[in-house]
Amino acid sequence: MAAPALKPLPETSYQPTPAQADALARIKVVVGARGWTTNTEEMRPHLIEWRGHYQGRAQMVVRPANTAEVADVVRICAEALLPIVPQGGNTSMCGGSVPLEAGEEIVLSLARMNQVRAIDPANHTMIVEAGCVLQTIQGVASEADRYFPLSLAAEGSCMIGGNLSTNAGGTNVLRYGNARELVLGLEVVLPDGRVWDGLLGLRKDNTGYDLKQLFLGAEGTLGIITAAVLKLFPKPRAIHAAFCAVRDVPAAMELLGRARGQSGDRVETFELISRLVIDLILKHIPATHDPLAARHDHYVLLELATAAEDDDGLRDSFEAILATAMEDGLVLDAALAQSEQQRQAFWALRENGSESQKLEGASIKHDISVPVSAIPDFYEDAWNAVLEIEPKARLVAFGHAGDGNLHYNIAEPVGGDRAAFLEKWGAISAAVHDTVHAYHGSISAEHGIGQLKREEMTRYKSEVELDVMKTIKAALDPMGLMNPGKVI
Ligand code: FAD
Ligand code: 2HG
Ligand code: ZN
Repeated sequence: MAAPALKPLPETSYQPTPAQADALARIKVVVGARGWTTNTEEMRPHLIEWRGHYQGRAQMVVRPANTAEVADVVRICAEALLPIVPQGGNTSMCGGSVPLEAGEEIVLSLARMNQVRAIDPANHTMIVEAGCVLQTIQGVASEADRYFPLSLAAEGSCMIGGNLSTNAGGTNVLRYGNARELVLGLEVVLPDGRVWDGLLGLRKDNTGYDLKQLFLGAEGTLGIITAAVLKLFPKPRAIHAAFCAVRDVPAAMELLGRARGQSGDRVETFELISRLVIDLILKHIPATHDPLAARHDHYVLLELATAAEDDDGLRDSFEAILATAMEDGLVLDAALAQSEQQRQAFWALRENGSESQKLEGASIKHDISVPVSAIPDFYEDAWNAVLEIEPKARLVAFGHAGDGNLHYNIAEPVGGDRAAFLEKWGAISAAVHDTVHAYHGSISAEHGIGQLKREEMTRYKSEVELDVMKTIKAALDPMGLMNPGKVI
């Protein structure tokens, strides 16, 4: 994922303290010549996020090669009160992975820590370093005839340390859970530089608090994940995919319930896609095609999978599910993939949602979840609330409806005034988020809080929740040096 060009930032008066200047010199010695840079061009991809919304400055980008180096760097930073932004693939959707504008922090990139330390097929586990790219991990698991199910459109760039630190979701959560549920153990460098080695491959361990849960989803605010024990699964032998036009959103959700029940709960993926998403992808992404003859308002990309060698009747079951759903008017048309190539063509109409939206212009993103049963009502209510604020807004809704998560994004009106649209950001987001809250949902289902939703979160979390979060932060990172300005 190419980093956008840097924009000019307001002047900063930040000067390193003498202790920080000394720390920077010591860090250079610890990590060696390959492990640091202050070169503007080399630092650029680390300072700006992929949409260009958040950009900061840093005193240095540090790239340690192993856990001992990370620990030394963090210890030096703790002594000199030098704040740290941990960074993986820098694909964050909420400004969590880039430094602030002031320029006081160092960026600590895990990219050089990219070794698969071990794989244990019999235990269905592998031990990976934080800088392993997600797609590489999937590939290594597959070579060992195992399956690592975490999957998302950024998988060619995002790194497992970032995935675990954001508790990433993606397209297989319905069946396998979030990133959090795919971890058995962690190795973490704490804010004072101590190393917690919790790399256990156990499915049962009730010896006190489950410490790994603190760091999963903490967005780098409590420590630096350097390695993890991941859970593996039997490899699916057959994956059947259908691209279905559905009557409406309630019909889509009715299809989900039926597909789960009638397939023996073998739904691997259930992604809802609104027509505007397809239009934007066909417009902006080369070599994409609409698999269905007519236009429809909503689609579902549905996949059923089995690890059984003989398909176990799954294809027949899938055809029967679709036939009944068509008879009952839930599904208006459907294409069942006849080859892996066709399946990938369906996925191109889903995974390019973010990219095509970026190319189309401004959009106000809402990564929300509600109970699966509330999706149809939420979908309609939130849209009515948005239209009251911007009658010409365009709804670019897509996402992992099977687990209750939608990317309920609002694109700028065609030919409208972009600045005027963006001025309504706060009002539009409040309208969507208030509707989410009314349905007992979450304003960040999978992307995290970062900088984007730090203030917004305080509107919806209770005082008790915020207080407990602050207490944990203060206990582990009393000087506030880990990813300051993010989350809390
Ligand atoms: P970064 O962006 O580098 O960092 C993310 C956060 O984790 C930051 O707060 C950072 O400080 C912290 N961090 C990174 N590494 C460490 C570490 N080793 N220790 C401690 N803290 C660390 N997300 C989903 O959940 N589901 C999706 O379907 C999805 N699709 C996406 C599609 C596209 C096209 C893009 C661009 C992004 C998508 N995302 C999605 C968001 C993003 O890919 C995920 O949040 C991903 O998990 C981030 O990984 P990363 O390595 O890029 O982390
Ligand atoms: C996805 O599911 C990502 O493709 C990105 O989470 C969502 O761009 C978005 O809003
Ligand atoms: Zn998503």
